[in-house]
Amino acid sequence: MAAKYWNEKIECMELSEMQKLQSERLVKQVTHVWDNVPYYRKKMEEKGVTPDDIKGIEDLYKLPFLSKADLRDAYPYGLLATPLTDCVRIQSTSGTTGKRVVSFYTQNDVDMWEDCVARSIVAAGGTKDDVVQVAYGYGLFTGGAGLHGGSHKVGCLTLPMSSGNTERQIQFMQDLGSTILCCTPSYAAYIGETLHEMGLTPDDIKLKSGIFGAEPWTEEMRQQIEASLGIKAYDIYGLTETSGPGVAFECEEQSGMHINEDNFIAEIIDPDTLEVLPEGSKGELVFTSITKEAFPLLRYRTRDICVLSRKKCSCGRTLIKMAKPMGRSDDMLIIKGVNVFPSQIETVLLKNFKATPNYQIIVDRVGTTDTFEIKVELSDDMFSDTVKDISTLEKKLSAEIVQILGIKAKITLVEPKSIPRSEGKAVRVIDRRKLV
Ligand code: DLL
Repeated sequence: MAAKYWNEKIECMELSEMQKLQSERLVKQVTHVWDNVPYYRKKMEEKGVTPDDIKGIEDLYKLPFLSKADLRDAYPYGLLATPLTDCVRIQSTSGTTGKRVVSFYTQNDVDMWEDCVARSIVAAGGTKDDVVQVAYGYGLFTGGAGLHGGSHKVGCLTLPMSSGNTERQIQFMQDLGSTILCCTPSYAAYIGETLHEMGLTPDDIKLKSGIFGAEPWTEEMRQQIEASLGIKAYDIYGLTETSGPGVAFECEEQSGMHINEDNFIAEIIDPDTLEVLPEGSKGELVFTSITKEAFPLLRYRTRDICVLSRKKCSCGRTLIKMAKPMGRSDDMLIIKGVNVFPSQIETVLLKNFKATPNYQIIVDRVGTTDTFEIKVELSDDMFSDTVKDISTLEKKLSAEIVQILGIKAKITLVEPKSIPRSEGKAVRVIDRRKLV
């Protein structure tokens, strides 16, 4: 039988032992940044903290937070903690607004990153006998490089497809017998849709699992992808700032992602008061990278909203789990004064109406009033020739949205295939208010 873990010692480590390891690494890391990054030293000095105050993870709360604004201020080299000549790689976010986040890696950082991704591949049933089709974008984005490196580490046959050219993806899948697909969940849904349009079924391909992340996706979307491709779909989480995919990964229980705690300490804070919240509370996820050499971040505010849990996992891993992020505090829409997360809308559409994950949320402002429209693409299950049926469906959807969100949305049902498909991260929200 294939090994269940990539690194059993770490993945199943006793909590007390893990905390000891984290404490040792944290102390070392704080000294590393204090000695090598003037930007950090200044921030620590402003808070009245020195490395002597940090004796272990119990002192983590004393350290200042770091935010995306700091990354922008220090762009590009201000947070670099090793000489540039010791770095072997740069990756970056796709950032459409403002400056990109640029992250640096030494060879040890790349090894650590790939090791984290290898854990995810093994947790998704991967072994050296697998053929891994990497359909995340390659280039500066960490998706392609991260899954590619992890796949090599496990010894899988790696297909560096990058995203796009969907029919060719399926052709290769058939010809080369890909067993694991790695891409964004929205692209996986699109590949599933295209497979069926090509007159094929999951029986025509050999895929057994998929490793999907880089954007929020609901349980309902997971079920749709699993059915359309005939696979088990696993979540993977990460961000450029902390290396890329593999900060956390899902196991066979498929109920949240294990955080690679030997490299990243997670905290949940209240984004308004910045108070650290107890396990089980919903709040903003904060990471401290305790092993990164070139670009170590202490208490980095991710803006992702989620919940942590130490509940025993049936897979045997003891690593703390994070729930699927339900959105970002900075992506949360406030429409007519009500907080709206796109994932709430996705759940209604997919679960109760058997819609496809092809929808768009359009927010605008007329005078001082917000307008809120949801464009939903009709699926085969919803399709009807009669105008009456369509208008009944629109009314039902509208009622359900009011019930869940407390505000009314204009529902517009649109023809199949009329909403653009995504090969990377899907753009589901069009907020025109930001433009005025
Ligand atoms: O998206 C890294 C990645 C690549 C993760 C491939 C997983 C797979 P960034 O482009 O810097 O890095 O975006 C990071 O994406 O703060 C979250 O808001 C979101 N995100 C990443 N993974 C997930 C996930 C990559 N599994 C930002 N679920 C993060 C929900 C996710 N959101």
